[in-house]
Amino acid sequence: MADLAAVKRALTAQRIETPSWAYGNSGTRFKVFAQPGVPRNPEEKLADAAEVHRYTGVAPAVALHIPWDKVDDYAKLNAYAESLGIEIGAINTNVFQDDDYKLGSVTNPDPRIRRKATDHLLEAVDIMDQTGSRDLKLWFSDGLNYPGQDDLRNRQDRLAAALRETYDRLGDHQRILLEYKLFEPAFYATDVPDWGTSYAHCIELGERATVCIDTGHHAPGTNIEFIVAFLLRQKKLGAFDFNSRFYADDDLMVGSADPFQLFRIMYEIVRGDALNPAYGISFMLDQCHNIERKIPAIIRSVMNVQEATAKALLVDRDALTRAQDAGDVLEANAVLMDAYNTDVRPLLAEVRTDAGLDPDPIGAYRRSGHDEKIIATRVGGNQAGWGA
Ligand code: LRH
Ligand code: MN
Ligand code: MN
Repeated sequence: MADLAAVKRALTAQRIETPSWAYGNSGTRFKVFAQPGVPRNPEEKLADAAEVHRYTGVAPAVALHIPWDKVDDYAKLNAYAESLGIEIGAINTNVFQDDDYKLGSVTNPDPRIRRKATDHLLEAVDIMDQTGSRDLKLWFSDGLNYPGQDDLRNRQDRLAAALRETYDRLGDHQRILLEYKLFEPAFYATDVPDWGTSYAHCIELGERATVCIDTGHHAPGTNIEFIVAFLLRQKKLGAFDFNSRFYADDDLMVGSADPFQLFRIMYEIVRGDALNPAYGISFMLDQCHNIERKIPAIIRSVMNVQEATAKALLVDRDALTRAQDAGDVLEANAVLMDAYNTDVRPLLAEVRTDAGLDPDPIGAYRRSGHDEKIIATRVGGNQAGWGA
Protein backbone atom coordinates (compact mmCIF):
# COMPACT_ATOMS: atom_id res chain seq x y z
CA MET A 1 0.00 0.00 0.00
CA ALA A 2 1.20 3.49 -0.78
CA ASP A 3 1.72 5.71 2.28
CA LEU A 4 -1.23 8.13 2.16
CA ALA A 5 0.43 10.87 4.20
CA ALA A 6 3.42 10.79 1.83
CA VAL A 7 1.09 10.88 -1.18
CA LYS A 8 -0.62 13.97 0.22
CA ARG A 9 2.71 15.66 0.93
CA ALA A 10 3.87 15.00 -2.63
CA LEU A 11 0.65 16.41 -4.06
CA THR A 12 0.93 19.51 -1.90
CA ALA A 13 4.52 20.11 -3.03
CA GLN A 14 3.74 19.60 -6.74
CA ARG A 15 4.13 22.62 -9.05
CA ILE A 16 2.68 23.23 -12.51
CA GLU A 17 3.65 26.23 -14.65
CA THR A 18 1.02 27.81 -16.89
CA PRO A 19 1.72 29.51 -20.26
CA SER A 20 0.92 33.20 -20.79
CA TRP A 21 -0.32 32.48 -24.32
CA ALA A 22 -3.04 30.10 -23.11
CA TYR A 23 -4.84 33.08 -21.54
CA GLY A 24 -5.05 34.96 -24.83
CA ASN A 25 -7.06 34.32 -27.95
CA SER A 26 -5.98 31.46 -30.16
CA GLY A 27 -7.35 29.32 -32.92
CA THR A 28 -6.48 27.20 -35.87
CA ARG A 29 -5.17 28.47 -39.18
CA PHE A 30 -8.80 28.63 -40.27
CA LYS A 31 -10.22 30.93 -37.62
CA VAL A 32 -9.51 32.59 -34.30
CA PHE A 33 -12.70 32.88 -32.27
CA ALA A 34 -12.16 35.97 -30.14
CA GLN A 35 -13.47 35.67 -26.58
CA PRO A 36 -14.66 38.55 -24.45
CA GLY A 37 -12.51 39.50 -21.47
CA VAL A 38 -9.19 38.11 -22.69
CA PRO A 39 -6.02 39.87 -21.50
CA ARG A 40 -4.93 42.93 -23.44
CA ASN A 41 -1.35 42.93 -22.19
CA PRO A 42 1.17 40.79 -20.28
CA GLU A 43 0.03 42.26 -16.94
CA GLU A 44 -3.50 40.99 -17.51
CA LYS A 45 -2.18 37.57 -18.48
CA LEU A 46 -0.33 37.47 -15.17
CA ALA A 47 -3.51 38.49 -13.36
CA ASP A 48 -5.34 35.54 -14.96
CA ALA A 49 -2.51 33.18 -14.07
CA ALA A 50 -2.80 34.40 -10.49
CA GLU A 51 -6.46 33.33 -10.55
CA VAL A 52 -5.45 29.81 -11.57
CA HIS A 53 -2.99 29.72 -8.70
CA ARG A 54 -5.55 31.15 -6.27
CA TYR A 55 -7.91 28.21 -6.83
CA THR A 56 -5.43 25.38 -7.37
CA GLY A 57 -2.57 26.39 -5.05
CA VAL A 58 -0.04 24.57 -7.24
CA ALA A 59 0.45 26.91 -10.22
CA PRO A 60 2.57 29.82 -8.97
CA ALA A 61 4.66 30.31 -12.11
CA VAL A 62 3.76 31.57 -15.57
CA ALA A 63 5.91 31.14 -18.67
CA LEU A 64 6.38 34.11 -21.00
CA HIS A 65 6.76 34.05 -24.78
CA ILE A 66 8.87 36.79 -26.36
CA PRO A 67 7.91 38.96 -28.24
CA TRP A 68 4.25 38.12 -27.46
CA ASP A 69 4.88 39.31 -23.90
CA LYS A 70 7.29 42.11 -24.74
CA VAL A 71 7.39 44.95 -22.20
CA ASP A 72 9.80 47.83 -21.63
CA ASP A 73 10.66 46.87 -18.09
CA TYR A 74 10.84 43.18 -17.19
CA ALA A 75 11.99 43.83 -13.64
CA LYS A 76 8.80 45.83 -13.16
CA LEU A 77 6.72 43.02 -14.68
CA ASN A 78 8.42 40.61 -12.33
CA ALA A 79 7.61 42.81 -9.34
CA TYR A 80 4.01 42.93 -10.52
CA ALA A 81 3.92 39.11 -10.69
CA GLU A 82 5.25 38.98 -7.15
CA SER A 83 2.58 41.40 -5.99
CA LEU A 84 0.01 38.93 -7.37
CA GLY A 85 1.61 36.06 -5.46
CA ILE A 86 3.10 34.39 -8.54
CA GLU A 87 6.40 34.44 -10.41
CA ILE A 88 7.67 34.51 -13.96
CA GLY A 89 8.88 31.10 -15.07
CA ALA A 90 10.41 30.01 -18.36
CA ILE A 91 11.21 32.48 -21.10
CA ASN A 92 10.14 31.09 -24.49
CA THR A 93 11.79 32.37 -27.64
CA ASN A 94 10.05 33.00 -30.92
CA VAL A 95 12.04 32.56 -34.09
CA PHE A 96 9.08 31.36 -36.12
CA GLN A 97 6.90 34.38 -36.89
CA ASP A 98 9.12 36.65 -38.94
CA ASP A 99 9.27 36.71 -42.74
CA ASP A 100 13.04 36.41 -42.49
CA TYR A 101 12.62 32.88 -41.10
CA LYS A 102 10.92 31.43 -44.16
CA LEU A 103 13.92 29.16 -44.82
CA GLY A 104 14.84 28.73 -41.17
CA SER A 105 16.09 30.75 -38.22
CA VAL A 106 19.33 29.50 -36.65
CA THR A 107 19.74 26.94 -39.46
CA ASN A 108 19.03 29.41 -42.28
CA PRO A 109 21.60 29.30 -45.11
CA ASP A 110 21.92 33.12 -44.85
CA PRO A 111 24.36 34.12 -42.09
CA ARG A 112 22.59 37.45 -41.58
CA ILE A 113 19.38 35.70 -40.66
CA ARG A 114 21.18 33.22 -38.43
CA ARG A 115 22.74 36.19 -36.62
CA LYS A 116 19.34 37.81 -36.16
CA ALA A 117 17.83 34.59 -34.78
CA THR A 118 20.73 33.95 -32.41
CA ASP A 119 20.56 37.55 -31.21
CA HIS A 120 16.93 36.94 -30.27
CA LEU A 121 17.98 33.94 -28.18
CA LEU A 122 20.62 36.07 -26.46
CA GLU A 123 18.08 38.83 -25.86
CA ALA A 124 15.89 36.25 -24.14
CA VAL A 125 18.74 35.52 -21.72
CA ASP A 126 18.98 39.27 -21.00
CA ILE A 127 15.28 39.15 -20.12
CA MET A 128 15.86 36.14 -17.86
CA ASP A 129 18.45 38.18 -15.99
CA GLN A 130 15.74 40.72 -15.23
CA THR A 131 12.93 38.30 -14.40
CA GLY A 132 15.14 35.92 -12.42
CA SER A 133 14.01 33.06 -14.68
CA ARG A 134 15.95 29.83 -14.66
CA ASP A 135 14.67 28.34 -17.92
CA LEU A 136 15.25 29.37 -21.51
CA LYS A 137 12.94 27.28 -23.65
CA LEU A 138 13.93 26.89 -27.27
CA TRP A 139 11.76 25.53 -30.02
CA PHE A 140 12.83 25.83 -33.63
CA SER A 141 10.34 25.61 -36.46
CA ASP A 142 13.32 25.19 -38.78
CA GLY A 143 13.06 22.53 -41.42
CA LEU A 144 12.54 21.73 -45.07
CA ASN A 145 9.51 21.17 -47.21
CA TYR A 146 11.31 19.47 -50.11
CA PRO A 147 14.15 16.99 -50.47
CA GLY A 148 17.26 18.79 -51.64
CA GLN A 149 16.02 22.18 -50.46
CA ASP A 150 19.05 22.56 -48.16
CA ASP A 151 21.84 20.42 -46.73
CA LEU A 152 20.53 18.44 -43.75
CA ARG A 153 23.95 18.10 -42.18
CA ASN A 154 25.07 21.72 -42.58
CA ARG A 155 21.88 22.74 -40.85
CA GLN A 156 22.86 20.64 -37.82
CA ASP A 157 26.22 22.45 -37.71
CA ARG A 158 24.48 25.84 -37.83
CA LEU A 159 22.07 24.77 -35.10
CA ALA A 160 24.94 23.58 -32.92
CA ALA A 161 26.77 26.90 -33.35
CA ALA A 162 23.73 28.96 -32.30
CA LEU A 163 23.07 26.71 -29.33
CA ARG A 164 26.69 26.94 -28.23
CA GLU A 165 26.69 30.74 -28.35
CA THR A 166 23.46 30.85 -26.36
CA TYR A 167 24.62 28.26 -23.83
CA ASP A 168 27.84 30.17 -23.23
CA ARG A 169 25.82 33.31 -22.46
CA LEU A 170 23.81 31.60 -19.67
CA GLY A 171 24.33 32.57 -16.06
CA ASP A 172 25.22 29.87 -13.52
CA HIS A 173 21.63 29.41 -12.37
CA GLN A 174 20.18 29.35 -15.90
CA ARG A 175 19.62 26.50 -18.32
CA ILE A 176 18.42 25.65 -21.79
CA LEU A 177 15.35 23.48 -22.38
CA LEU A 178 15.50 22.20 -25.95
CA GLU A 179 12.12 21.20 -27.33
CA TYR A 180 11.62 18.92 -30.33
CA LYS A 181 8.74 18.41 -32.72
CA LEU A 182 8.24 15.83 -35.40
CA PHE A 183 6.78 18.07 -38.07
CA GLU A 184 4.96 21.35 -38.69
CA PRO A 185 5.49 23.90 -40.03
CA ALA A 186 8.04 21.98 -42.10
CA PHE A 187 6.69 18.83 -43.71
CA TYR A 188 9.66 16.98 -45.18
CA ALA A 189 12.36 17.39 -42.52
CA THR A 190 12.57 19.22 -39.21
CA ASP A 191 15.96 20.20 -37.76
CA VAL A 192 15.05 19.11 -34.20
CA PRO A 193 12.44 16.44 -34.93
CA ASP A 194 12.80 14.08 -31.98
CA TRP A 195 14.12 13.55 -28.47
CA GLY A 196 17.27 11.87 -29.77
CA THR A 197 18.31 14.97 -31.71
CA SER A 198 17.54 17.22 -28.78
CA TYR A 199 19.36 14.87 -26.41
CA ALA A 200 22.47 14.75 -28.59
CA HIS A 201 22.66 18.55 -28.81
CA CYS A 202 22.13 18.83 -25.06
CA ILE A 203 24.95 16.36 -24.38
CA GLU A 204 27.23 18.37 -26.65
CA LEU A 205 26.31 21.61 -24.87
CA GLY A 206 26.81 20.49 -21.29
CA GLU A 207 25.12 19.96 -17.96
CA ARG A 208 22.77 22.93 -18.15
CA ALA A 209 21.05 21.85 -21.36
CA THR A 210 18.18 19.41 -21.06
CA VAL A 211 15.32 18.08 -23.17
CA CYS A 212 11.78 19.44 -23.08
CA ILE A 213 9.08 16.92 -23.96
CA ASP A 214 5.99 18.47 -25.50
CA THR A 215 3.43 15.67 -25.33
CA GLY A 216 1.85 16.75 -28.62
CA HIS A 217 5.03 16.58 -30.68
CA HIS A 218 5.32 12.89 -31.51
CA ALA A 219 4.16 10.46 -34.15
CA PRO A 220 0.90 8.75 -33.19
CA GLY A 221 1.53 5.71 -31.02
CA THR A 222 4.89 6.91 -29.69
CA ASN A 223 5.58 5.54 -26.21
CA ILE A 224 6.24 8.83 -24.42
CA GLU A 225 6.73 7.26 -20.99
CA PHE A 226 9.66 5.32 -22.43
CA ILE A 227 11.26 8.61 -23.46
CA VAL A 228 10.63 9.93 -19.94
CA ALA A 229 12.21 6.87 -18.33
CA PHE A 230 15.21 6.97 -20.67
CA LEU A 231 15.91 10.69 -20.24
CA LEU A 232 15.48 10.51 -16.46
CA ARG A 233 18.04 7.72 -16.33
CA GLN A 234 20.42 9.95 -18.31
CA LYS A 235 19.60 13.00 -16.16
CA LYS A 236 18.66 14.89 -19.32
CA LEU A 237 14.96 15.49 -18.81
CA GLY A 238 14.37 19.15 -18.03
CA ALA A 239 10.73 19.91 -18.68
CA PHE A 240 7.36 19.04 -20.10
CA ASP A 241 5.03 21.03 -22.28
CA PHE A 242 1.80 19.25 -21.38
CA ASN A 243 -1.20 19.14 -23.69
CA SER A 244 -3.43 16.54 -25.35
CA ARG A 245 -3.77 15.50 -28.94
CA PHE A 246 -6.03 13.34 -31.02
CA TYR A 247 -4.21 13.93 -34.32
CA ALA A 248 -1.10 16.11 -34.32
CA ASP A 249 -0.09 19.15 -32.24
CA ASP A 250 -3.70 19.76 -31.16
CA ASP A 251 -2.78 21.65 -27.95
CA LEU A 252 -5.97 20.51 -26.20
CA MET A 253 -6.28 20.33 -22.43
CA VAL A 254 -3.78 17.88 -20.95
CA GLY A 255 -5.43 14.66 -19.82
CA SER A 256 -8.48 15.19 -22.00
CA ALA A 257 -7.60 12.95 -24.95
CA ASP A 258 -5.64 10.21 -23.20
CA PRO A 259 -5.62 10.38 -19.39
CA PHE A 260 -4.09 6.90 -19.27
CA GLN A 261 -1.02 8.11 -21.17
CA LEU A 262 -0.67 11.01 -18.74
CA PHE A 263 -0.84 8.55 -15.84
CA ARG A 264 1.88 6.38 -17.42
CA ILE A 265 4.09 9.44 -17.87
CA MET A 266 3.52 10.55 -14.28
CA TYR A 267 4.23 7.02 -13.05
CA GLU A 268 7.70 7.20 -14.62
CA ILE A 269 8.21 10.57 -12.91
CA VAL A 270 7.22 9.12 -9.53
CA ARG A 271 9.31 6.00 -10.23
CA GLY A 272 12.29 8.27 -10.97
CA ASP A 273 11.67 10.30 -7.80
CA ALA A 274 11.45 13.38 -10.01
CA LEU A 275 8.15 14.93 -8.94
CA ASN A 276 9.43 17.28 -6.28
CA PRO A 277 10.35 20.73 -7.67
CA ALA A 278 13.76 20.32 -6.02
CA TYR A 279 14.59 17.65 -8.63
CA GLY A 280 14.52 20.37 -11.26
CA ILE A 281 11.93 19.20 -13.77
CA SER A 282 9.58 21.92 -14.88
CA PHE A 283 6.01 20.71 -15.48
CA MET A 284 4.54 23.26 -17.86
CA LEU A 285 1.34 23.45 -19.82
CA ASP A 286 1.48 24.45 -23.49
CA GLN A 287 -2.10 24.65 -24.64
CA CYS A 288 -4.58 26.75 -26.55
CA HIS A 289 -8.21 27.14 -25.55
CA ASN A 290 -9.85 27.99 -28.82
CA ILE A 291 -13.50 27.44 -27.98
CA GLU A 292 -13.69 27.01 -24.19
CA ARG A 293 -13.32 29.69 -21.50
CA LYS A 294 -9.63 29.98 -20.81
CA ILE A 295 -9.15 30.35 -17.06
CA PRO A 296 -11.43 27.44 -16.06
CA ALA A 297 -9.85 25.35 -18.86
CA ILE A 298 -6.42 25.97 -17.38
CA ILE A 299 -7.71 25.16 -13.89
CA ARG A 300 -9.16 21.93 -15.33
CA SER A 301 -5.80 21.13 -16.96
CA VAL A 302 -3.94 21.63 -13.67
CA MET A 303 -6.47 19.35 -11.97
CA ASN A 304 -6.00 16.72 -14.68
CA VAL A 305 -2.25 16.68 -14.04
CA GLN A 306 -2.93 16.43 -10.31
CA GLU A 307 -5.28 13.48 -10.82
CA ALA A 308 -2.78 11.60 -13.00
CA THR A 309 -0.09 12.32 -10.41
CA ALA A 310 -2.22 11.14 -7.51
CA LYS A 311 -2.92 7.85 -9.31
CA ALA A 312 0.79 7.45 -10.09
CA LEU A 313 1.63 8.03 -6.43
CA LEU A 314 -0.92 5.41 -5.40
CA VAL A 315 0.77 2.60 -7.33
CA ASP A 316 1.74 -0.10 -4.84
CA ARG A 317 5.37 -0.20 -5.88
CA ASP A 318 6.35 -3.10 -3.61
CA ALA A 319 3.55 -5.24 -5.01
CA LEU A 320 4.51 -4.16 -8.53
CA THR A 321 8.16 -5.08 -8.02
CA ARG A 322 7.19 -8.44 -6.54
CA ALA A 323 4.97 -9.23 -9.51
CA GLN A 324 7.59 -8.03 -11.99
CA ASP A 325 10.37 -10.03 -10.34
CA ALA A 326 8.16 -13.12 -10.32
CA GLY A 327 7.44 -12.61 -14.01
CA ASP A 328 3.74 -12.42 -13.18
CA VAL A 329 2.56 -10.46 -16.18
CA LEU A 330 -1.11 -10.31 -15.25
CA GLU A 331 -0.53 -9.35 -11.62
CA ALA A 332 1.98 -6.61 -12.52
CA ASN A 333 -0.45 -5.11 -14.99
CA ALA A 334 -3.28 -5.42 -12.43
CA VAL A 335 -1.28 -3.54 -9.78
CA LEU A 336 -0.72 -0.64 -12.16
CA MET A 337 -4.34 -0.63 -13.32
CA ASP A 338 -5.63 -0.72 -9.73
CA ALA A 339 -3.97 2.63 -9.13
CA TYR A 340 -5.16 4.04 -12.43
CA ASN A 341 -8.74 2.97 -11.73
CA THR A 342 -8.83 4.60 -8.30
CA ASP A 343 -11.08 7.64 -8.00
CA VAL A 344 -8.61 10.17 -6.59
CA ARG A 345 -10.96 13.13 -6.62
CA PRO A 346 -11.91 12.77 -2.90
CA LEU A 347 -8.20 12.58 -2.00
CA LEU A 348 -7.43 15.74 -3.97
CA ALA A 349 -10.41 17.50 -2.42
CA GLU A 350 -8.91 16.65 0.98
CA VAL A 351 -5.48 17.91 -0.05
CA ARG A 352 -7.06 21.21 -1.14
CA THR A 353 -9.10 21.58 2.04
CA ASP A 354 -5.98 20.89 4.12
CA ALA A 355 -4.24 23.68 2.20
CA GLY A 356 -7.08 26.09 2.94
CA LEU A 357 -8.44 25.95 -0.61
CA ASP A 358 -11.92 25.26 -1.91
CA PRO A 359 -12.17 21.52 -2.69
CA ASP A 360 -13.84 22.42 -6.01
CA PRO A 361 -11.49 24.86 -7.83
CA ILE A 362 -13.63 25.34 -10.94
CA GLY A 363 -16.79 25.89 -8.91
CA ALA A 364 -14.93 28.36 -6.71
CA TYR A 365 -13.66 30.24 -9.76
CA ARG A 366 -17.16 30.37 -11.25
CA ARG A 367 -18.61 31.69 -8.00
CA SER A 368 -15.88 34.33 -7.67
CA GLY A 369 -17.37 36.57 -10.37
CA HIS A 370 -13.95 37.05 -11.97
CA ASP A 371 -15.16 35.93 -15.39
CA GLU A 372 -17.98 38.46 -15.37
CA LYS A 373 -15.57 41.14 -14.17
CA ILE A 374 -13.02 40.64 -16.95
CA ILE A 375 -15.76 40.49 -19.58
CA ALA A 376 -17.12 43.82 -18.34
CA THR A 377 -13.81 45.62 -17.90
CA ARG A 378 -11.43 44.33 -20.57
CA VAL A 379 -12.78 45.83 -23.70
CA GLY A 380 -10.93 45.24 -26.95
CA GLY A 381 -8.69 42.36 -25.88
CA ASN A 382 -7.57 40.27 -28.83
CA GLN A 383 -3.90 39.98 -28.15
CA ALA A 384 -1.56 37.23 -27.24
CA GLY A 385 0.38 34.98 -29.44
CA TRP A 386 -1.38 32.85 -31.95
CA GLY A 387 -4.34 35.24 -32.21
CA ALA A 388 -2.25 38.38 -32.63
C1 LRH B 1 5.49 24.62 -30.95
C2 LRH B 1 5.24 24.91 -29.51
C3 LRH B 1 6.45 25.55 -28.86
C4 LRH B 1 6.09 27.00 -29.00
C5 LRH B 1 4.63 26.93 -28.57
C6 LRH B 1 3.81 28.16 -28.70
O1 LRH B 1 4.47 23.83 -31.51
O2 LRH B 1 4.86 23.74 -28.83
O3 LRH B 1 6.55 25.20 -27.50
O4 LRH B 1 6.87 27.86 -28.25
O5 LRH B 1 4.18 25.83 -29.34
MN1 MN C 1 5.53 23.34 -26.82
MN1 MN D 1 3.46 22.56 -29.99
